Amino acid sequence: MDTPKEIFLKDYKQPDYLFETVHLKFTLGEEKTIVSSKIVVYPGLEGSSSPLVLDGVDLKLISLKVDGKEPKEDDFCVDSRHLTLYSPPSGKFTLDIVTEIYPQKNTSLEGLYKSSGNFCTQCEAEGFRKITFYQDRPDIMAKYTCHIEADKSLYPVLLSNGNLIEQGEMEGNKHYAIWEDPFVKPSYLFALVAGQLESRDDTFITRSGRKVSLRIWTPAQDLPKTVHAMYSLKAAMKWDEDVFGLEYDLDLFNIVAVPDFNMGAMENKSLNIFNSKLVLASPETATDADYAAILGVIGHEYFHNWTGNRVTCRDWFQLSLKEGLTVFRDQEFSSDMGSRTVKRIADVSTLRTYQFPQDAGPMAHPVRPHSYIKMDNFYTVTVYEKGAEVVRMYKTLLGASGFRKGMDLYFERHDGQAVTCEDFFAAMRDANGADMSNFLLWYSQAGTPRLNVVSAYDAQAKTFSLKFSQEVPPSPGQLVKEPMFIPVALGLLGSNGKDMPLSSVYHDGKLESIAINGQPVHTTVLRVTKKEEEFVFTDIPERPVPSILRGYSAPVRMDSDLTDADLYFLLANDSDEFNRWEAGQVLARKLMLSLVADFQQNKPLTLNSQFLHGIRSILCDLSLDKEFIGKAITLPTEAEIMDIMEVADPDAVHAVRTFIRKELASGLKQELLDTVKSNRSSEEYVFNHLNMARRALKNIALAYLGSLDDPEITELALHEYSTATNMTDQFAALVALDQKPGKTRDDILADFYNKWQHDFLVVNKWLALQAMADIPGNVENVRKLLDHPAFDLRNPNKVYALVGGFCRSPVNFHAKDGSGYKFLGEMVVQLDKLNPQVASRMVSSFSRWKRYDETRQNLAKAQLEMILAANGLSENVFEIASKSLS
Ligand code: 0A1
Ligand code: ZN
Repeated sequence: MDTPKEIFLKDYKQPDYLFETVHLKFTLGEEKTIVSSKIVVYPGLEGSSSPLVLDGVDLKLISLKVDGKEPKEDDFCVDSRHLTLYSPPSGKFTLDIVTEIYPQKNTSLEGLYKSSGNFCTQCEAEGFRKITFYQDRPDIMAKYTCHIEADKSLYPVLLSNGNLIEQGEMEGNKHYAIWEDPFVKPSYLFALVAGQLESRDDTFITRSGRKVSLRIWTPAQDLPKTVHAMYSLKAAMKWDEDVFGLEYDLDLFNIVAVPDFNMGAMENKSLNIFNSKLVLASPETATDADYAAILGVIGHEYFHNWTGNRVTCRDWFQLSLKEGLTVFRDQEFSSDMGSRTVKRIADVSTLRTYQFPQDAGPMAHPVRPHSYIKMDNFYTVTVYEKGAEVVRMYKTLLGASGFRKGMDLYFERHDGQAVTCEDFFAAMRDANGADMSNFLLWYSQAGTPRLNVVSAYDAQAKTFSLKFSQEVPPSPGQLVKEPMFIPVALGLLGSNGKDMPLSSVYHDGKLESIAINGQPVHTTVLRVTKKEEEFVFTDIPERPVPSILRGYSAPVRMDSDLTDADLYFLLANDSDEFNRWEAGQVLARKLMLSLVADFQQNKPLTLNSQFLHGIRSILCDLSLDKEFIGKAITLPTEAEIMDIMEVADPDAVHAVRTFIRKELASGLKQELLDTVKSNRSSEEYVFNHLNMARRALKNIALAYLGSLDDPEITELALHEYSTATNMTDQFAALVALDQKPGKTRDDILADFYNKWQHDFLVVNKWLALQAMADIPGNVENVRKLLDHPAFDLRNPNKVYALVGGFCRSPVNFHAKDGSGYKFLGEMVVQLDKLNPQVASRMVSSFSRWKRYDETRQNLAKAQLEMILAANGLSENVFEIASKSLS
């Protein structure tokens, strides 16, 4: 490997040359594909006499012409990454480039490749350079046409971006299609699909009355499973019009589902390409979680049409400009389609389980990274999920209508441009005349801020004070940090459990009004911007219980002086449902940490009865939303607890979580059984909030019961399994039975495979379930599954299910004998040869190795060193492995 080059945001330069139009022609063949491109080039703003450098990887140059003439040999050069024209003509000129590529051999699934016999592309972030020589960077925006020629029987369907302007027959059983995209776009949004596909067709009438044809393409046998995807697409189109006033801008919108795809999906202009698992669903084969994910991701990709495509990123450091914003939009969409509180809870759990650990480890980076070696490594939970939190904070600070004004101004200013996070900030600020002083630090400082809150009530003065102090922990390359702008949504509960009316607060030596239109409020948003800051509420008749950070108004770790009694009070009374859940989680985290300490000191574990009563009262509260109950009785994840420990102890955390689950299950057995029985349903599967919530609660209750060694429960779970009429219920029963090793488990797993072996998406669930099992020594079973006919190292979904699933089992991945680490080390080296992006995602499981005890540290470190020493290592894996070790 050449020494990998680190690329820095501070080195960004505007391009010297711009592209006006690009005409591409693909001759798709069985051995090779010929790509001809004609590009109209013109000088950039500055004008230039510098060389024109085009990116190109794994390409064979067949011919090159500049303004129709072949350049002399010493006028250009080609190396393994670039084609350089030393002195291009001044003014406008054309380039004609012909290259040869080999999609059949492309296992990286980047550029043009084959999936199940069909051609498809993936160009984000830098895959277009594997198709032809180009300035492969998002600030090069051009108009494209795409001419495709291929065998008619093998590839009856030929698709690209924009409108189909011509198609016809050719000699030798071939045919062609010409597509034209009327919008300028960066190369990463280019797409081509050719193959044997059929479509589900529908139409959407936009609010201005235009008719848009919608087509979802899959192999014929999968078409019946696209009903939900089509429903989701139409719902997303309507939602974007209603909430943001954004209409679709072409007459055709295509979605193609492919089984081999590195990520979830891709927002190519008018030709979204999806991992099949995020398109295909039927009640029999997909769970409620799958249905919800499809809704969210179809929405996400569709929303990119405005946030990403019409307005794109100037450079890849700005990725969160489109991703943070589009995740925020898909979160809001899913909230509006289901339960807002439950969606918020799920998103915050994801943030805590995956993003907080990243932000505290060697791969910590700001929402807008300062540097990268391989951009593919920065499609992270920080850029996506923390980025979405940053967008949410604008809305919290500016209100829904202020946020909408900011969005309108953003599109008014930047439609058709490639812009930066500052441009988004400026639109929000200017549309609202807002003072948002140090808000931009959210883009540049990594690390999760710690916010500490101390409260005091003065009965005489009738004032209630909250003192905030904040600290942002150091992260790689950033040792000293400045205080952040933290919006803290807050309410104060009186002893009657109701929100107190709030009208004014002392802050910075002034009495500030917080009333709105002269009316007191029940929730106010405090703007915490300094290292230490006090807010004093006046006219507070009794000591309140503060409900702080309502709706999780900022992505921080909060510590407060709330007592357990305060937390139980909030759990029972808070008008902010998110904070009701949060109070329960804080109690559970405290409990788990104290039991972990007991476990480590070999003390017997006991569960305090107040916690059990708290859970019982939530479980039996008929007034609550069932999906909310499910969330509220679910303990924090093991990853979340390990993340808040000094030294992460996977065995102790697993033992404690298992212990509490079992205690709750035996203490609440009757209530849980009643919950299962009263929430069964015989009606047909419908994906709506009420039905989903009922299934969720029933299945969480069943999972609790499954932790008991109790033949009655085994009978119950077997009954649920055999009578289930949909995958949600069937799989939940399988999960309940999966907890206890033995013949019943083996039989039921075999039965499930026999039933579903023809359906690769269901088989992946079966692989993942076994991979994640906490049965001691499970690594051997996982190794065996590598040879199972259902497994294939070339298919990312299967790797994520089996290898990724295994890394999520704390006890087996972190096994003290190092067997889990050794397995992952071997897999990474093998995978890297086929698909560096997938290998790099897998190697990330090692990155927090310093959080564990010394024995584990040494074992994990040895694997990282072994990986780094491997021959021909990709830049992707190199970046993660080397940063993890540093
Ligand atoms: N932009 C897509 C996801 C995506 C990102 C990177 C990829 O390759 C490195 C592929 C797809 C989205 O946000 O949906
Ligand atoms: Zn996206």
